[in-house]
Amino acid sequence: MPIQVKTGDITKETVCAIVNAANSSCIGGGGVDGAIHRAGGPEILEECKRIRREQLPDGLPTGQAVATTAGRMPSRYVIHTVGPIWGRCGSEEACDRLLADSYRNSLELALQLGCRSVTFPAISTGIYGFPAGRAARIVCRAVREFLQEHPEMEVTFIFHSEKSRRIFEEATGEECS
Ligand code: AR6
Repeated sequence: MPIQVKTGDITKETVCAIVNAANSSCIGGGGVDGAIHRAGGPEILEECKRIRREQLPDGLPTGQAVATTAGRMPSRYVIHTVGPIWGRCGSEEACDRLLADSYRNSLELALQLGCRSVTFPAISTGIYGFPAGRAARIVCRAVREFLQEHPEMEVTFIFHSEKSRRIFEEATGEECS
């Protein structure tokens, strides 16, 4: 089963890498980002600050990804990616492309880390306001395309509520569940 869909708290996942819906400062925030930093502890923030200093003085660009330890959480890595802010991409299609980039670049980085299991939250669909059904169709397609090239990878989409899981499943049908 290369794609799984579930409801829950991403900080409790036991996979090789969980993905964080970060912002370009990469040093924490609210939503799932806040939950990941709280659960993982200060080691994550320390690594994020070092990455900012040494590699990303201007911050993490939208659609790109970097990895840190998962600290105290059961997974091994956190892959921090910045999704697009809905309405701030120039066009809706540009937002679509940046959202797909976030998922693809996170998966590429997971492969480089030697990971075979990755769990994603619904990037950009909270504070960043991306319409959830539209996001579902985009990320489903992007991940399926990636899995055609890398069938060894197991990808999980985790939703914080039954409602958001239902929106995803209704938008993607048989394609991604
Ligand atoms: N486990 C799984 N999903 C979660 C969890 C959790 N523990 N907590 C929230 N979600 P958001 P964004 C869901 O707002 O839209 C931060 O301040 C949530 O219900 O976390 O990409 C960052 O620092 C929603 O469906 O991310 C950025 O500034 C989804 O995760 C900004 O928010 C994403 O919501 C990023 O905004």
